[in-house]
Amino acid sequence: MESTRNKLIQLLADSSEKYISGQLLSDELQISRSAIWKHMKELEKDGYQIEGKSNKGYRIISYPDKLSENTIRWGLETNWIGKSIIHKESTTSTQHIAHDEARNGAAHGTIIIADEQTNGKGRMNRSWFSTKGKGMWLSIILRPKISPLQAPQLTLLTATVLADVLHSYCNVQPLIKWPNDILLHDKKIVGILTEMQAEQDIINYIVIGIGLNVNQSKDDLPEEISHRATSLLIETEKEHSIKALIQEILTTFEKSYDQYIKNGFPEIKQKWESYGFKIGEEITIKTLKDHFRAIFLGIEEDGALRIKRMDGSIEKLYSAEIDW
Ligand code: BT5
Repeated sequence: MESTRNKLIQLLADSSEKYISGQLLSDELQISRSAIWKHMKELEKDGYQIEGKSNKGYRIISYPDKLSENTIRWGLETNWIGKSIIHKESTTSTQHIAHDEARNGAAHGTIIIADEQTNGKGRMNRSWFSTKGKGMWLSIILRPKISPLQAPQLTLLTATVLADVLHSYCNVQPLIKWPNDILLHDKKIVGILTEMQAEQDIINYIVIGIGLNVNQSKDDLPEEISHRATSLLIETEKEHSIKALIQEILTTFEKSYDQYIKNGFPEIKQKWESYGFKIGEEITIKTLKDHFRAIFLGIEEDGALRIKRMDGSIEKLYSAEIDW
């Protein structure tokens, strides 16, 4: 039943604005025309708006806003990203699914999206709170032909994509906090987690996980993060369509990634610095073995953090956290 329903939605989605005849649907799905009609009524109950004309057939006029493989695919105009979509209502972490799928050969550009994560992951075993239906919990599988040493550049690229979408689509002023947080009014709204499976000089695959807080109210944010986390609802005082945001993010990601593969990192570096948080200011740097104040100068040509120590010496750091 469910798979007939999915095939039906796919056929309707493929014919886009055009009508598709009841006869054609019944031939393709090998069910009677009255069974097709019953399916249409069920789809309407799910929030699909369907037009049926006796001499023309059926077409979908609008999709429900809830997430599914079909609703994300509908209207997504990309060349390679999101051609394969896995949607889960609930999962431990979209990163877990992404690793399993990638190990089993999932294509470059496959995305995994969940309404809820029960064990969302941050970096270094930290957790990521993923309230059901209130945010975008997304993983993207990539198979880039770049050196594993360049992989951190993809985290920086992803941050610029999110900053661009938040800025142009949601009309807010994001800043990127090195290396992977996006802040609005000094509070975190996006976290990015890049994980890689590589051998010597070759990347097998990369999974980029993106958590974006969308429709959480202040009460939805757990107490331990409520003073330093925010959402689009809190910042803009209105709800946003998670589906539309996913589509916007995937489209922008694809463009930016293709340009990066063609032109290298300089354009990303420039954009990253235009959103960079505390560039030119004194910050606290925390590395595994050290903790000191320094001036944040920007990022290097390869994406590393460029800082000036208080004694005037300039340093390049590949892994550090910053604070203010
Ligand atoms: C990150 O780690 O910021 C990476 C988060 C990546 C989440 C995505 S969601 C889709 C995919 N599937 C996953 O399981 N993960 C990825 P990090 O820089 O280590 O920051 C983690 C810290 O952010 C936590 O220790 C909290 O302090 C804070 N935090 C947790 N949940 C948050 C939220 N929803 N909003 C803002 N801050 C949060």
